[in-house]
Amino acid sequence: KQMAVKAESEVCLTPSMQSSVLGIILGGGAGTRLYPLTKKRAKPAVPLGGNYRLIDIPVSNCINSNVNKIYCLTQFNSASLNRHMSQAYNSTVGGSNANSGFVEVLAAQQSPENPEWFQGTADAVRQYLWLFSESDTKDYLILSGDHLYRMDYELFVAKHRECDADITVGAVPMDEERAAAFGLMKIDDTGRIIDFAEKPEGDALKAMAVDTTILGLDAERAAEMPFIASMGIYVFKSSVMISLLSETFPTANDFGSEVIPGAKDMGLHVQAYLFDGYWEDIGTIKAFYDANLNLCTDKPNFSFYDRKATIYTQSRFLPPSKMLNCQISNSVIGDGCSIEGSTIEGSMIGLRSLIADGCTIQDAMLMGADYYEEYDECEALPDCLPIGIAQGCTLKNCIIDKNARIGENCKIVNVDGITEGNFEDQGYIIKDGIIVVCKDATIPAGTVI
Ligand code: ADQ
Ligand code: ADP
Repeated sequence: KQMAVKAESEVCLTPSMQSSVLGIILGGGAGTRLYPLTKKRAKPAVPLGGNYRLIDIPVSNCINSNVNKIYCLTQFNSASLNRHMSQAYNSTVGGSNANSGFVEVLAAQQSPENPEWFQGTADAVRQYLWLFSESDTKDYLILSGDHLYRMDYELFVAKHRECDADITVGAVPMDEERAAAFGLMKIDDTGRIIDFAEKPEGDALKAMAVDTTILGLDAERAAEMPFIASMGIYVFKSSVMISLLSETFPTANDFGSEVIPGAKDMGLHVQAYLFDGYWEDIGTIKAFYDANLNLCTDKPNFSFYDRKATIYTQSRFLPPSKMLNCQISNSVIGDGCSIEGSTIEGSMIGLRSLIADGCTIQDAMLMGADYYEEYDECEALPDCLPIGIAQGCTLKNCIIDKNARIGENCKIVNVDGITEGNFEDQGYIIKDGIIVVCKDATIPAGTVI
């Protein structure tokens, strides 16, 4: 059984995390913000950091925090997500003793009682409440599937139990520019939430500004970060979750806009837990692209090289990457790549990437491929374009999704400086000025974008 070494901050909880906490990961709703990366897969299966997928972050945080009973709620089931989850985790958390764990995907399903798909985060949890209550755990740890951070949830749960809170909300200091995208809170000097507003705007936003020196920030940082934002992750007493979702707010769709403020207003003890570390919501194309390229810098915000808290993923038994006559700087190269005579700078190159001679790749995220193609598979295609990047291409400020076929001498650089555009019929979309070539797309030789 693989278990990571715990950090020095180890806490001993009674009852233990393994027997008393159920991890529930909100794996994605309609998937519009990360579109087209979510066109052919569930959001948790979106590739990240060369070898990983989004879901590896919360699941690894759970394993490293001794949470080993984990469900991932998703709006639709994808083959790549199920394959990934079963290959990556069942041998890690499984076992035959009483505390043995599991990682399971639960997809929204239509039934006579529920003709609709999940309507929102709270509704998604409500639809599987019958299953969660069977686990008979004391607390539910609600997590998001699109955050990049490393957190010891054992400290989060310890705070929740120490305060005897009904709900504890993960919180971070936030600057004014980004504040409107989050749930914002005001707290008293014990950290109890006294006011909560979901994504307020204008005067309502201004009204949520607080003196964040109460969080221990120095005067300068407090001036830069005058808001306390919800990370959208929560610890609920399981009995409180069950009564809120089935009795008090039986029609509430969301935690952020309905359940959390509603619980506070009815006088429940809703506590804030300050998280002091790097945390980013990477649920938009821009944030996702920036976070991936940041991993390629000399001082990245997030490290995959922390031996105390491993980020797990699928073992694929891929060969090491081979680079022939290349110039590569500030880049990450995933497993099983083969790159010839190319210049790569500031880029994330995903697993099984094949890059032919004479390419220039700058500030790009390539997701690689799901498989190595057999020669005759490609021969059978009308234009016979193999998976990968053919000779002489220039790629800049773009994301190339898996299994894309990019022909010779293509220039994917956003020549016209387009900020938003849907060219899906030609195999790509532009969002925030970033070109995203869709999964399995073919971009013919000589294309200039
Ligand atoms: P948002 O991230 O905007 O705000 P939401 O869109 O509800 O909130 O998504 C939260 C998470 O749940 C995301 O990972 C999303 O993919 C997933 N999700 C959404 N609908 C789902 C569904 N039907 N089924 C399964 N998963 C679903 C929230 C809080 C804010 C907080 C931010 C922090 O509401 O208060 O500040 O998170 O990022
Ligand atoms: P990874 O995380 O390694 O990308 P996936 O599970 O998404 O894993 O996909 C890799 C799988 O794709 C391999 O297990 C392989 O069996 C499968 N595969 C092989 N050949 C093809 C093909 N022609 N088309 C689609 N998938 C294929």
